[in-house]
This record gives sequence, structure tokens and C-alpha cells, in this order.
Amino acid sequence: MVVTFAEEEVDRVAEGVVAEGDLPLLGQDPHATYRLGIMGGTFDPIHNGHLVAAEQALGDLGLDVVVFMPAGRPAFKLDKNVSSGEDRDTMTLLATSDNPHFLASRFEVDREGVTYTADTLELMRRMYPDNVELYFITGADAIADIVHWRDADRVASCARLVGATRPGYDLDHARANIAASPFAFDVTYLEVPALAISSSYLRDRVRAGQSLRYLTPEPVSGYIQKHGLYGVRHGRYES
Ligand code: DND
Repeated sequence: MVVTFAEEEVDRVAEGVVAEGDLPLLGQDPHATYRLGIMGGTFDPIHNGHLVAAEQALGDLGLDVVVFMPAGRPAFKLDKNVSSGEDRDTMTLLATSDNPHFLASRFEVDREGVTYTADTLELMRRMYPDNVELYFITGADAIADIVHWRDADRVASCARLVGATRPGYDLDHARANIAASPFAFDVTYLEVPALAISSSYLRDRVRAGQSLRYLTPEPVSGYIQKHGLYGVRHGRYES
């Protein structure tokens, strides 16, 4: 099912005016089933690996829309130097703006305190009617770890999981961890075209004054340069 967004809804999303209101309107027809993909990430910065994985999930699982949700204060990175939620949200908005099936949401960025995926999914499960299925899209490496996430049982009960394979990643580890878990995880594994890209690789390139061309959408690399993220040295960075 194809979902089109009302003109004003798109405008509101683009302006970033709304908080919870920037999530898509789904579930209107009680006789239909809707599939909402949620791509959670630190997105520091967002890159083509994230976008390709989401696009693959969209097509393979027949999702209506994928919401990219930058983590607010990621629980697992409290000790790390993470760019501001505003910067990560803006880059996510820029990266997703040309795809009618992608949206960027401030749902976690605007939430107070440390953000846990279990809280996000439970809140969304309560917001949407039962005919909206939730699919949390993540890398297969994260799937292997998900059994250790905060309140993993709530994650399992609120959403299905989509594990995007990353090049060179051995799925056996993820499968074994899920199988050994006492919680009823429902996981679909996806073969994603080999994109050996990571956010840390992009940050390293910026620090070294190297181009991000073809690794992330141009507007994102422009934003990084303009705002001096990741130690951009003026005059050294080739966009
Ligand atoms: P990352 O920091 O790994 O995101 O966080 C992923 C999600 O897990 C976020 O929503 C977190 O809030 C959530 N999390 C993690 C740990 C604990 C808890 C929650 C908790 O609640 O206790 P990145 O920005 O690095 O990447 C985003 C996603 O994209 C990840 O799932 C990553 O595996 C995947 N990815 C790729 N997939 C395919 N090809 C590539 C990829 N690069 C990253 N090249």
C-alpha cells in the first residue's frame, strides 16, 4: 500500500515544527494492514549504507514508509562524544528528503533523558492501531546484541525486527543469540548490497580532509562542511 502525505503534513515535517506529530498518519482503513519501518540510529553522520538498507527493507517487506529516527541521548554512547541531536536530525532530514517513502522523525531527539529503543517502540505501539505493524530495522551486528538491550522483552513484544546484513558479517552469531534468548523475537534477515561504509569511516575521512562524495548524499556533506562537524579544517575539505 502506498501512503501519500498531505501537502501540509510534508511542510510541517520539513519545518521540524512538530514533535510527536512528525510521525506518519497510518492505520486509517480498519480493513487494511499497514507496515511502518523504523530505522533507529545515532546517524553521526547518516550515510548511504543506512539509506540502502532502509530502501531494501522497504521493497522486500512491502513497508509503507520508513521513519529514520536519530537517537536522542543514546543509552549506549553516553561516554562518547556524539554530535548534537539537532545536527544529526538535520542531516537525517537532508538525507531522506528526496525519497517519498522516507521520513525523518524527532521522536527521540525531542524526548528528555536517555533514549531507549524499548520506550520508543512501546510509545509507538500505543499510538498506532493494531492494523499498523512495526518493523525496527537495524544492522545484523546490532541484532546479535539486541538481546542485551534495555528491556529487550519489550522490544520483542512491540515490533518485528529486520536485520540488514553488513559485508563480512557472520549471521550465525546473530541467529544463535536470538535463538538462545527467552524472548520471542521475530527477525527477518535481509541481504543488503555490499556497502562497507560506517559513520566512523566518514568521520575519519572528514578529519583527514577527504571527500565524502558517493558515501553520503551531497546535502549532508555540505552540512558537515558548513557547520564544521568532525573537525573539518576550512580550506582542506573537498566536498
Ligand atoms: P547505532 O549507534 O548502532 O546506529 O544504533 C542503532 C539503534 O540501536 C539506535 O536506534 C539505538 O538507539 C539502538 N540501541 C542500541 C543499543 C542499545 C539500545 C538501543 C537500548 O535501547 O538499550 P548507527 O547510526 O551506527 O547505525 C544505524 C543502523 O544502521 C544500525 O542498526 C547499524 O547496524 C546499521 N548500519 C548499516 N546497515 C547496513 N549497511 C551498512 C550499515 N552501517 C550501519 N553499511
